[in-house]
Amino acid sequence: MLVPPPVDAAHLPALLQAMPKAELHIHIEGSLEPELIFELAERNGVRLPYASVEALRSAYAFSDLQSFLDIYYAGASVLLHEQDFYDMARAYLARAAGDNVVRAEIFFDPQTHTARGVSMQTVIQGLHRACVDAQRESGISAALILCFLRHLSEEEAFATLEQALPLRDQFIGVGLDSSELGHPPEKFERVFARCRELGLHRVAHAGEEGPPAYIWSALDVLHAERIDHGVQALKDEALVARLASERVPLTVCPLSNQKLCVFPDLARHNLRQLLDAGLCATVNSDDPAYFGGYINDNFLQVFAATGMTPAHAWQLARNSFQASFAPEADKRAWEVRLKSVFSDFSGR
Ligand code: ES4
Ligand code: ZN
Repeated sequence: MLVPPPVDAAHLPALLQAMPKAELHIHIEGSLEPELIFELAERNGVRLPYASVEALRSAYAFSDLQSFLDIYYAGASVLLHEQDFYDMARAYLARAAGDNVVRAEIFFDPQTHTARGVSMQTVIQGLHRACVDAQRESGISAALILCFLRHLSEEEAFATLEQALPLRDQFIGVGLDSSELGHPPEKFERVFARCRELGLHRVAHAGEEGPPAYIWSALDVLHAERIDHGVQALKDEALVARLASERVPLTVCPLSNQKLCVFPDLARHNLRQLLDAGLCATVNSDDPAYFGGYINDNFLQVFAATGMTPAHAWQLARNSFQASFAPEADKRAWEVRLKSVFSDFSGR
């Protein structure tokens, strides 16, 4: 079905909240709320350079990606035990299920933790157990994507992959995140080639702050199946044509882009242009505890700021299922649910 059942624009906020959707760009360490950071710091005897939850939250004023990453890595320092990783992921998955997320593909940054002496097994087993329990209890489908930190070397990425391989059945793919400028995708050509041989899915942050050239090389050098962010693509007409013809998904994060000053304000975000150019764009939260909201906050605010319509909502939800690495039978079932929610709203 190409066009959705018509929905009155007055129902748009309720529709955005109610529609089933997949979240494909969420860093689990970026879901750590200040309250949980303080609770874990206390539980684990970790000293934080902030006096209170309020003092920490008031430090969340960012000028660019790096200014955020410095605080994000400090927040993750409270995670030490398997139960900490479990609690963090359960908290995120509960909120996601409340936003009618039916599928979550969750990034994690093992190098942030192994560098502090936490074992790979502690990280992955805690997160994986949370995914299994959440799926059993709420029905949400959840899977993990291991991200390499691009400000570190390819050699360190290889060592990380090596440590994770005994747990190969507990994650579905690899990604590339952290400081983009100065760390082009080419730096990780060999480790991504190895991951491809291993049958792992591949995604990469590209075109968040970096140039369209980084999106080209994520596709051509890393064989990335999705581009995380990718909002700089509109600067390059030939790239837009390529992304459209191959239906390469872009996992766009509006509130993240606003908070990290990628766009001067949400009204000038280019999500609508990406969709209208025929690209497979999706809406995601990136680091919801730091950027002012979870996935439904992202939908509500970017729709309000840019005047997108119920037809855009339909397209974004369908894109999220198509872009996911879930089994095709699950994707079909979610599309049926999507259609039924739109039909309900169409009758109001
Ligand atoms: C990130 Cl917004 C963003 N960009 C790149 N790497 C990241 N890791 C966590 N959030
Ligand atoms: Zn990200």
